[in-house]
Amino acid sequence: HRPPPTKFAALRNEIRSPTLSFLMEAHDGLSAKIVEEAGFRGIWASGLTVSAALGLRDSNEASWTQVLDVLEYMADATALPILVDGDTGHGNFNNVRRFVRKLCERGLAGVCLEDKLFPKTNSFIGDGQPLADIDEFCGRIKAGKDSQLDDDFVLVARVEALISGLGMEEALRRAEAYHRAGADAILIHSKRSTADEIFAFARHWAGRAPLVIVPTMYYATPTELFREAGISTVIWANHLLRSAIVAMRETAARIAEDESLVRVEGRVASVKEVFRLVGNAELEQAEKRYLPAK
Ligand code: SPV
Ligand code: MG
Repeated sequence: HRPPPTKFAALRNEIRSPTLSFLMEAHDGLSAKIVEEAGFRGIWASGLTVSAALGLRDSNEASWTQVLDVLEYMADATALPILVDGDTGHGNFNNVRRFVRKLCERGLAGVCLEDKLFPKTNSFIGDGQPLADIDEFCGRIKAGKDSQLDDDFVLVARVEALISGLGMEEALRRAEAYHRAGADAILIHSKRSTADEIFAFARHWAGRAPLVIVPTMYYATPTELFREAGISTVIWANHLLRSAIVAMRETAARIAEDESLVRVEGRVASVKEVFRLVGNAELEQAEKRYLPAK
């Protein structure tokens, strides 16, 4: 009988296994539970959606400890491993060291760091954002790996060269440097509507380290093609928050218009369902055990 893998080992297995893995976005404890119930094996704690759920922009407006608090609720809410969108690492190598230690202490299984500058800007805004110096970013990667408190903690290095218009050669050069610096996987990002440059990168990369992708913009690409290209992990990066926005807006509009709940009641989760999701049944059992009998 083998003990269950730690969350760190579970994420490492997902990233390293030869079969295609999927990470589903969540942005708080409740959405993390919903990802788990849907049958996913890992979670992407998206910087964009954690920020947006706080009413903030994806520009490091929430302090990193405020984000850490959200991440702790998420880790507590689910048995699934969480890959944290660590943005740029919130500063230089020294900030990365403390950030990685705190993630490990709170049971976050991995972090993705992108080769940009603090404060970051979302990749889909503007064109040609300045990138970090390669050697400086490699220092962040090394510092992160040297600070992990569990051997299986996963550090994914994210290459923004294609997004920033610096071309395939620069993207490959950066990926190679980040791999040598100790990154466990490479996230190659693209904002094109087709996956051509992702597939070209994967061909050149030739499996030197696991590849992670985020097909938000090339969403129409059949998943089978990602499998054939040898991609390790697909991140569905923001779709729970985006679906929640549509649902919440529709419900708010209907109640505002009707001044009544009649048309809405059958279309929203029941109060009982809310109780179930957050585990009220367990509390009832605990009360029987710990409260004095009446
Ligand atoms: C996120 O989900 O915050 C990401 C992915 O970093 S993207 O928005 O595509 O940059
Ligand atoms: Mg992000």
